[in-house]
Amino acid sequence: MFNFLALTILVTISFFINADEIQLADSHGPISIMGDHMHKKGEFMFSYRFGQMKMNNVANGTKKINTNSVMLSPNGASNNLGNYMNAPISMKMNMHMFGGMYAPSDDLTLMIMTSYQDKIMTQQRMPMAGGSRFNVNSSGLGDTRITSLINIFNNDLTKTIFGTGLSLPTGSIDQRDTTPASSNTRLGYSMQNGTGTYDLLFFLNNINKIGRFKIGEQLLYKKALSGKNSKNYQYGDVFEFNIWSSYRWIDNVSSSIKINYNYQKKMNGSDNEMNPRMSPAMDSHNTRHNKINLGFGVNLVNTSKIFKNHRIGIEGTFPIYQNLRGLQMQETFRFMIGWQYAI
Ligand SMILES: [Cu+2]
Repeated sequence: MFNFLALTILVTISFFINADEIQLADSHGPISIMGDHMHKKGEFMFSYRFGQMKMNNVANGTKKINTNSVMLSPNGASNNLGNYMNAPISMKMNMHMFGGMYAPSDDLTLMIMTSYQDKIMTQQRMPMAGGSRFNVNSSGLGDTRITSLINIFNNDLTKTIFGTGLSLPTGSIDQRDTTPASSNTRLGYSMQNGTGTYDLLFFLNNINKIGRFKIGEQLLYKKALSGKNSKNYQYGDVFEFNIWSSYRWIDNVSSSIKINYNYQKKMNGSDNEMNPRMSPAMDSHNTRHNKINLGFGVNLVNTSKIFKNHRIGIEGTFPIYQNLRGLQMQETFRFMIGWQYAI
């Protein structure tokens, strides 16, 4: 009798372990969400994501501002008297993100992530200077994040993770290019590759399973830890909230919808080499935003023998609300495609 009971328990346990090890498309959240899952003891995961972001139009608050009005707007350096010399027209960023995960135990997963980015910004000169357009480019390594994920609660229906991380300032804050003003100008804040500060990250991730549906929430807070960077400024705190839901159509295909809220406080200090009269992009007054985005994604996992358990995630994100302090460019579209593989 006792043996039978022990055997039943053993079979039940191994059934659940095996059930958990089956890779399903929705075992991971939307591709843009980091730290949504943990790994089993001894497991490694490698990932590569390609992301693109496009920005167009300058806005003040929620209102679009045309290019001439941008150049007639008072800049942050002039007590409402001077204007901007240039107006941003558009910006595009490509980002290659490389990630690694390793689980020393079932309750702890370590994560490292870095990126390589390239950016282009088009600006228009003021009418007095001819009104022509010019481009500036920057590229290089971004900041590097080291994160630990701790298992708070984990059963078949609910998984809760607490994450703490440190962002290392591996991204340059001295990206330069040729502008009409100088052959070697330090570019605006958004053209730089990193924050220049050690930043602390906290997040809480929760996922509930309801049949073929999953509902996930992630709360994230990021704060510059090391005071102002070497160029005398510090990015404002970031507060982000994601809520998403996915539906698994078949074992290897799921789709998701995500609402993302992103708030960033205004910048503290300013880069003393950036002349705020040149462009809204160089004016530290033009920082702080409230954004709500809507994302649609698809997750695929390969269950056949060749390339088994390789995953692909794709997500497109569209802004539905943007409230910007001062004059900032509006986001128009974000796209991300990623590959993940665990061994
Ligand atoms: Cu992973």
